[in-house]
Amino acid sequence: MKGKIIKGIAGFYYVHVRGAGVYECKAKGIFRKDNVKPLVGDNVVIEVLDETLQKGNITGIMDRSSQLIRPAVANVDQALVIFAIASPQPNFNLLDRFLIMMQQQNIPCIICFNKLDLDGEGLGEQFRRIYEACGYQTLTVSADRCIGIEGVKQMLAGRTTTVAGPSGVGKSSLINCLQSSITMETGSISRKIERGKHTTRHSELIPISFGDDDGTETSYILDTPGFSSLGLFDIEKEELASFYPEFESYEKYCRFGGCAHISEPDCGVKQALEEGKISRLRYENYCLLYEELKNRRKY
Ligand SMILES: Nc1nc2c(ncn2[C@@H]2O[C@H](COP(=O)(O)OP(=O)(O)OP(=O)(O)O)[C@@H](O)[C@H]2O)c(=O)[nH]1
Ligand SMILES: [Mg+2]
Ligand SMILES: [Zn+2]
Repeated sequence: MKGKIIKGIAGFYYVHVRGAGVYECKAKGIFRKDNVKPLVGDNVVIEVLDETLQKGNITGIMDRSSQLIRPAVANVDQALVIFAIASPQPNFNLLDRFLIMMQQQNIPCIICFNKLDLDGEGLGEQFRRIYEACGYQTLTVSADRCIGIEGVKQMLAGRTTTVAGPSGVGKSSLINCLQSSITMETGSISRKIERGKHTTRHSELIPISFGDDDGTETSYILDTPGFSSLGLFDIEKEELASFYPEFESYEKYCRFGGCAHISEPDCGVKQALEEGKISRLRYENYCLLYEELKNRRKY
């Protein structure tokens, strides 16, 4: 039988077989020998050991179309990065780090700003515009009030998507909006430190059907634990600008080839910044990350 690993906890893999349910499986022998560890998202072949208890063995792993390191998951098509418009305040430096990390792994990102109901000043729209101008698809939603959910569904249909974002931004809440039968555990925000409480502790792939499809294609969404920092990625400072796609059309106006767009004179990117064509928020994060890469100790 063929299925998909939706969760892995303490040596057990939970394999979803369409039309038959979820089997609790172990992965025996062969994988240890080949040094392949099954990942959430893997399409696998299982041998059923006990049909009533739904227990089985994983006997084979199909080739992966993609493999992410963080979160550790196979075969995702895209990432839905979620940040709250407020509570907790968005950390755009962290967002940029995440976008860079995903671009390195060739995974397209959709950026979703949640908690639209807390947005009295139109900040969500402002954030959305900044990232749209960089070429990203963006959404503003409220998971609590189920606003904007249709747009999310459209982007998920027929695909496997990982959600990502800090703790407390509403990742699990948003997943709960997608289908009435899903109830992921959600947690409150600490009043004092304005941070989430890491309610989700394991990555879990959730099969969703959108009612109107004929059941031939299942969509999956991966709920993941929130992260609060992302370390340095494996890139050289000279490469950083290539992860800021909105710089590209202005780089030809830089006087120097290989301009870092930091302190060089006659820089096309800084000119565009002054003219308001490039977001200051993005540029400032670029400078911070550049500095960090420059000072990184080399081993
Ligand atoms: N006001 C408001 N609160 C929301 C919204 N969405 C989620 N919340 C609240 O935010 C808190 C955190 O939501 P979760 O869904 O647990 O957040 P999470 O991103 O899954 O957090 P972790 O699992 O810890 O990574 C809960 O108290 C939710 O009720 C929203 O659209 N508006
Ligand atoms: Mg959660
Ligand atoms: Zn420049």
